[in-house]
Amino acid sequence: MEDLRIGILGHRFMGRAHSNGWSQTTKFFDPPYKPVLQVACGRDGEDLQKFADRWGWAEIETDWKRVMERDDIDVIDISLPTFMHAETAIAAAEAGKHIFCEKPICNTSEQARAMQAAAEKAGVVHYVNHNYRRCPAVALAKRMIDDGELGEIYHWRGAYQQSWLVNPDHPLDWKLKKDTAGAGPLWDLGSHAVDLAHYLVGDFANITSQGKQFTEERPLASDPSKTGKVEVECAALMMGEFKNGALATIETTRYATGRRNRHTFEIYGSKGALTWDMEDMNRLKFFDNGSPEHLVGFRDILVTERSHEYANAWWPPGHIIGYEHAFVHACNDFMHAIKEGRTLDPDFAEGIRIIEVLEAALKSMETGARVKL
Ligand code: SOE
Repeated sequence: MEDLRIGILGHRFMGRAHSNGWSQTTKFFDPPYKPVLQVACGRDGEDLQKFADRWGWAEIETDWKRVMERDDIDVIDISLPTFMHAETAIAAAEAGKHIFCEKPICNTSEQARAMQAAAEKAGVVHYVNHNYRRCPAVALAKRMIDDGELGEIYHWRGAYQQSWLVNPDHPLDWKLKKDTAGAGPLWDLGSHAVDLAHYLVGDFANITSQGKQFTEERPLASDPSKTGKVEVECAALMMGEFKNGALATIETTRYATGRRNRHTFEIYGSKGALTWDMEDMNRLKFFDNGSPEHLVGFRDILVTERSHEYANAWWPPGHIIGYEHAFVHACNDFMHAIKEGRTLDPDFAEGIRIIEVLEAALKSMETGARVKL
């Protein structure tokens, strides 16, 4: 099996999730390449070496530009804060390397278009890691909708609720500043929610949004005795209409006390309905409007059967999987995309469309007006 040599930029939460994703592919799937964890790049050499040793990266590098210059690296895995995505992705494309980019694609649609243009010009594979598409229950929802099991879609109700900012002592980190994060949960969590809305229902025709800041000042990470201004929203509500006429509501927040990583959707159609909750990720609830009266009710499908996409690679039915498995699915699918000479969904073109929806929501948040897409 031919080697595919990976260079990863970033070694925190997503660096760990991606390292695990690459490492597990050959144990549970049959990828067309053997992924080689060649070089891990980050600023902090000591932490970086510990990360490389733990996850099996052969080398470390503290200057990402040197990774781009190497002709023994085939893929650049961008596991960096959002504001660093565009520059590194464009450099990777110009160096002829395939790009596995963590979500959201970047902070502006202008940057996203430049990323896509560079990747298309270079003819490299590009992908934005909206990992939730590759949860087996979400893949099943996609199959059921495509098979017409819901009929005409009336409503999409999405939410991505976390609670890590309910703590007033959480420091002012990069996710709370506009120039580094783009926006608050609207970008970080809303990009996931809009991706699933695009994937399962379709494109938006218009969007209206309202934001809220619950906490205006936070302790500085560098000196907790000082405080700094929170520059982004703490929560954002969106509502809109899809081009196919369905209606959407989407809630994103880091103040849903008790909700740890609750990404959910509800889809209501003429023939049935589906609901999913990431905190119970192996289950998909299905209401079949064609059921005989004595069987009416939501069916609770445990998505672990052999016939369920991805699930059949892991364990026997009923032996559930977790958050990290969707990253293995994405890494495996990415290698097949390279072999077949195509991009992987969602690619940078889809990443642009997500950012355009979020920019429309941000504009609506500022003006109060409904924004057409
Ligand atoms: C936010 O806390 C976050 O880490 C997102 O950035 C990830 O995309 C999501 O998968 C988990 O939560």
